[in-house]
Amino acid sequence: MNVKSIAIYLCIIGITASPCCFGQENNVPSGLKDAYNDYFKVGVALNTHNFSEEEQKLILDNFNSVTCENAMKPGEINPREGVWQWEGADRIANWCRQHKISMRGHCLVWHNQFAEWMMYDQKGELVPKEVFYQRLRSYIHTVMNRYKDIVYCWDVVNEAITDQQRPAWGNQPAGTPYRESKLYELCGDEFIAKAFEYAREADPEALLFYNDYNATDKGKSQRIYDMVKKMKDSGVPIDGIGMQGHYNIYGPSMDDVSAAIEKYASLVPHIHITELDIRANEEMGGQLQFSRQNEEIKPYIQILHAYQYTQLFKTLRRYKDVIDVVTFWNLSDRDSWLGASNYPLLFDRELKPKNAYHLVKNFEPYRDDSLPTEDFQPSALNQPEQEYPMVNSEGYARFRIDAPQAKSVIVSLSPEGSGGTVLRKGKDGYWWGTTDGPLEPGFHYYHLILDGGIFNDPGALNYFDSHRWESGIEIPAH
Ligand code: 9MR
Repeated sequence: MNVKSIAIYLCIIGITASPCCFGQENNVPSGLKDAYNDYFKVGVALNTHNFSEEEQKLILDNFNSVTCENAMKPGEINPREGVWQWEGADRIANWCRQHKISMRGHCLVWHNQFAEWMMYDQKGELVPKEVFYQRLRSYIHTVMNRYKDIVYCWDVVNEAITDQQRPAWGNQPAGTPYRESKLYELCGDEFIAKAFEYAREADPEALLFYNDYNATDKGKSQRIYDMVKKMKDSGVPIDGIGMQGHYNIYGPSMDDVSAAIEKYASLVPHIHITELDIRANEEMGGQLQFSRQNEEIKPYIQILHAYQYTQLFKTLRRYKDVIDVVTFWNLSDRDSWLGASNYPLLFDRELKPKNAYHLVKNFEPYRDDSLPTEDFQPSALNQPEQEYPMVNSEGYARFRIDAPQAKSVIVSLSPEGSGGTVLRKGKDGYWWGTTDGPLEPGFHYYHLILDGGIFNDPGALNYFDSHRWESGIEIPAH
């Protein structure tokens, strides 16, 4: 039990005179890393210009693992044969050494930002793969040796699986599950095995990861699983899978996140969320296809964003036995690779924590596994014959909305200051959702927010608030 759980427990059994108020900053001196002490490390990807006094404070308060966003990539360190540029990686590593924060190494082999020269001769022709392997081995040994005192794990191979595999058709076999990169052209999938072998030789203590994006996608997660299984079955030393986590406010679903974690956990003992951000558009993954340009972040987008973050962390907490670290990809929106207009992180472009930050940090552990009692009944204030909204004996409210064209539906009621309850579309086409906890007994006004537009709930009676007709719901006294 951490300090916060003990305090909540004391609070529940009535041993303290002060109110339960973990949303307050003066309660326990806790940043994210402290709040997650009993769960996993909380990491951040940094670049060399992230070390202003204000940023250093944010890092030290909130994070206990650091990844170099770019500085430890082969193309940065060893761009040409014989040319070594350690400056960026050393600066970040030395800062981490000084502050005793251990690092995730990112990355040794990737088709992008790679030391391309390793694959070519002076005429620009691909070298025999044996020559490439010699160079790769020497590179991996040199880099891992330099940082073995501070780096506890490495993304050895990054993004080697294809996003779309051509299915078998007629007598045509299915396409390759691998990304058709130059590396693959030169070596087939053997470069994956070789990279892991060299990394294990170079630092037997470091945990070795395969890292990829869209790792919750059903097809891609199967391809990742199959590749790692094949490698492990032939003795390749893979310790863990990195799920990058470049998500968005509409997805992935928490069912898909859980399914992927369980699938990978059946294969490897370590899962890291390596590059977390949640963008405000509908793109997903490690490639930047579209970036919002100076669009205003409307309040409903902020609610969806905070909701996706809180649901994700709730899900990740359930898998703390296998998840060692959750790393954010950049410190604040100011320097996110997605641009600040995508609103991706927990700190905004002014480095101020968003509401999502407080919600992720100030979770109440006892809520994580508490499910509402399934004795829901139609609310006493429904329109005649309407089943939904429903309320249960504990004060939870459940909503069902028919809005086939909507991209998002939010009910403006929530127990925890998150601004609302986000509904998710079920297989039956309805939008469904239950409040995250019990609401205060008594009458509540509320409305629906469909893609930013405000509507009343057709299932509930309407009541005149100070300025407009709102839907009403009665939460019965316990
Ligand atoms: O955040 C990185 C950005 O600054 C670089 O320009 C980009 C180059 O492709 O790489 C970004 O980081 C990537 C990471 O190393 C691997 N997964 C996808 C990340 C976002 O593209």
